Amino acid sequence: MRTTHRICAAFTGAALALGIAAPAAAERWRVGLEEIKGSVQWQYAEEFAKRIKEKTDGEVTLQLFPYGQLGGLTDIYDAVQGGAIQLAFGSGFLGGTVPESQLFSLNFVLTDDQWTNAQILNDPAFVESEPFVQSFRSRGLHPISVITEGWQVWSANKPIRSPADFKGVNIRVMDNRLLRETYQAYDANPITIEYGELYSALQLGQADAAIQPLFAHQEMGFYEVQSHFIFARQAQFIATWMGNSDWYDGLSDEMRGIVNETADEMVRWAHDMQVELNDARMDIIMKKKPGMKTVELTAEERAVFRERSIPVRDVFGEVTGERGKRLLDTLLKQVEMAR
Ligand code: 6CS
Repeated sequence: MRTTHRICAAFTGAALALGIAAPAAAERWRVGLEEIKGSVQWQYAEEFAKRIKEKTDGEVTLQLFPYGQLGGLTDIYDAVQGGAIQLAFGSGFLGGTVPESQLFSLNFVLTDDQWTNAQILNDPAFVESEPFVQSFRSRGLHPISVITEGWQVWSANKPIRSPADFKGVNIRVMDNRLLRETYQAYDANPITIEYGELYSALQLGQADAAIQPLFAHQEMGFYEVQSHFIFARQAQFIATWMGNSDWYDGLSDEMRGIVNETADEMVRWAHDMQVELNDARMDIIMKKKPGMKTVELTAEERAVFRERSIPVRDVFGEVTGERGKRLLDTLLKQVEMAR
């Protein structure tokens, strides 16, 4: 028994004798964010923290570590895997830790409706499916919910409407094989750069283009060094809200129930929050830089990229094996049912 437990036990005995309620055992869960203060991940974690605090009468509080405070992106995943932090978000760079999470990097897999997609990804048939849960658990992680953060919008210094326009364009992608394969299939030159280094890479011309939701284009300033936004609606930015699996398993049944119930309650809240935030950030961008050009791909233009993206699904199968294939099938079945 650890010292604190012995002290608590002694206090409980004395308190009971005196008729005083024992103080609740306060807990603090540390949370690693891939994004800075004000972002979608930050707002989600803040709201999650608020709800957990309320439901536990202040017994459990969350401490948020925005992007940069724990090091780079992979440092966040190492910290949650190792148990130094209890909760974190994992998205595009997580492919090195959980290869199956690259599923969310595939283009043109989900529907064209953001709310439908949030529901599909958080339906127990997907989020609690064996291939999804085991992909994380076999790496010391437990997936709690899946957050959509808005459409992935291309930014560049020229309009891009076809693979021919992508020729010779160094587009920055998050570090995963599926994204590299996808953008190669689009005839671009994908290059990997850490999130925090992207602004200077665009400024210095090491990268010509980027892929981000609008809120991130605004808060990281990428739009300042790009002239065009291109809306292809090829994919949404998707992150998994996950815990260290030993920590998750060690929670009482009641506490685990509170965590899961809170995540379920927040699916609609998270969707509405990201839509609002992305719209508001686009307004800020257009006010600050009225000359920013926008390009909306037509159905025909999108169809060309969609066709090129399909063979990348086979690469996902090669990279992730049998479990990955079952995971993709599970998702495609859910999408089919939602259409
Ligand atoms: O592009 C990236 O690396 C980062 N972008 C966002 C919007 N969130 C986290 C991710 O690592």
